[in-house]
Formats: sequence, structure tokens, C-alpha cells
Amino acid sequence: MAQGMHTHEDGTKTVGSFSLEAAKVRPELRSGIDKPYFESLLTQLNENGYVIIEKLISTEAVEKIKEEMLGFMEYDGRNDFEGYKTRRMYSVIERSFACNPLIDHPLILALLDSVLMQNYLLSQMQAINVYPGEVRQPLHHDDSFYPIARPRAPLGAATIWAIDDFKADNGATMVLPKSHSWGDRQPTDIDPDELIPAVMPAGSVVFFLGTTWHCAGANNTDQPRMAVTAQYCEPWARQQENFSLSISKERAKLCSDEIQSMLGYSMLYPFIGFVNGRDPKRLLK
Ligand SMILES: O=C(O)CCC(=O)C(=O)O
Repeated sequence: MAQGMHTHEDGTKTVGSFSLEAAKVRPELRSGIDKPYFESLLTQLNENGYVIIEKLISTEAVEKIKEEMLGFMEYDGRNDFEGYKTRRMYSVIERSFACNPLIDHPLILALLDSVLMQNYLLSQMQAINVYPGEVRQPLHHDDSFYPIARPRAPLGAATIWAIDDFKADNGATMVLPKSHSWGDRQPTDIDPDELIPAVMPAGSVVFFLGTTWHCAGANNTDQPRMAVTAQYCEPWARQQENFSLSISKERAKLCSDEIQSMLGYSMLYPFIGFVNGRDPKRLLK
């Protein structure tokens, strides 16, 4: 059934008779998005590997998210990466729908449309609360666990939403501009000043490519810093969180079509993701 990928002389890629380029949604087809504004975001994303979009959700939405997430964040991290003074909540959708408008925000979907193939997936989602005294997280890029050498196109993209104001000293996500285009270079030789804190008011988001090096900053203040991250991957890549097991069908049924699709109730036609040879979306009917 499976056939190898073939790159043609004009650069188009096919798997058997299936065109990978044709599988991309055209962002201009999404309605209600201001084209010049969107193009400016895309230019920043492609040039720097990240883009900050300020105040994309309301103060009320931010407050609701904060209140609901705090109730579930009881345990400190278990290693350097999670952060010993950081609390995380996984399987968010199983416990709360407050973050759903972040996952399928139209502007975020439009950016994803231009980076990933149609029917891209939610790879993982977490609320992350960085407490006072936390040190800087190790630098990483989010698609590093897929064993495919760099330089290459990103295999995913991520959002980190500020639920508290992100400040230079309270743990704001730090990004390494232009690191998305690095090859196998590791960030061992960087000047710390090259790391840019994603300073932004609550309700804003930093969107970056799976190849962009970044980390949570140190929290040198006396207040926690909350974020929500939704990370997405190509529809042929394995999701980090096994949503088929962690999010019940009953909860998935209450999500939007887009979120259902991103949880895994979708296919990359013709052969990836089927259940009994057919589109798994039927299971939610
Ligand atoms: O909390 C943050 O600002 C970044 C966290 C992060 O990159 C991660 O845990 O993968």
C-alpha cells in the first residue's frame, strides 16, 4: 500500500499519486482575516522563526482560563525540563473547555495552514505555571524528537499564550531569533543576550515554528507566570500526547469540528488515520 515519497524536478512532492503540496490549505481561503496584516505576520514568522500577536483574546477569557487551570495544577515538575518550580496540567480538554478558543483561533489556524499540511494535528497542550525562583528551562525546539536531520522544514508549530503578563524577569518564553533555519548547530555557543523574552500582555500569543529554539525564562519575581501552550504537528507525525486515549469520545463530541479533527478524528488521505478503512470522524456521530 505505502509508496515512497518522490521529489519532482519542479520541487513538488508526491507519495504515489498523492500530492503533498495539494494537501496544504490555502490560508487566503479562511474568511475574516485581514490579508495585509496576515502577510506581515507570515513575513515575521518566516524571517525570525516566531511572531508575537498581542491581545488576541479578551481579559474575561484570560481570567476564566486562569481560574479553571489553577484548580488542576497541584504538582511540581519532575525534572529540569518540566522545571522543579513549575506546575503543568496535561489533558486539558478532558478537564476544561476554557482553552478551546485558543486551540482553534482563526488567526492561529490561518498561520498553521501556511506551515503544515491539511488536517494537521494537535500534538500536545498544557497549562504551565512558572513559580518564583524557577531557573531558565533548557533550550530546545519542539520537533526535536522526530529523528529527521536539520536543516529541514518544521514538522510542527507551537503557540504559547500569556495568561499572565509576560515580562523579561517573570519567566516569559525566550526565543532565539532565526534559529529555525539552523542546521545541526546546538545553542551552546550563544551569547545570552541573543535570547529574546517574548514580552507581551496577558491574552497575547507567541507563535513559533517547530524548528525554533526557545525555553521558558527564569522567574525572578514574587509572582507566578501562567501560560497555555497548544502545539501542532503534521498529520503524518505521531502526536506527543496520545489524545485517542487521554480525551474521551464524550468530551471530543463537545469540541468544534476543527478541534475534533486535530485530536485525531480526521485522516491524511488516503491511508493515514483510518478506522476500519474509513474516516474516524464517523465515530463521533
Ligand atoms: O513555558 C514556556 O514559556 C515554554 C515551555 C516550553 O517550551 C516547553 O515546556 O516545551
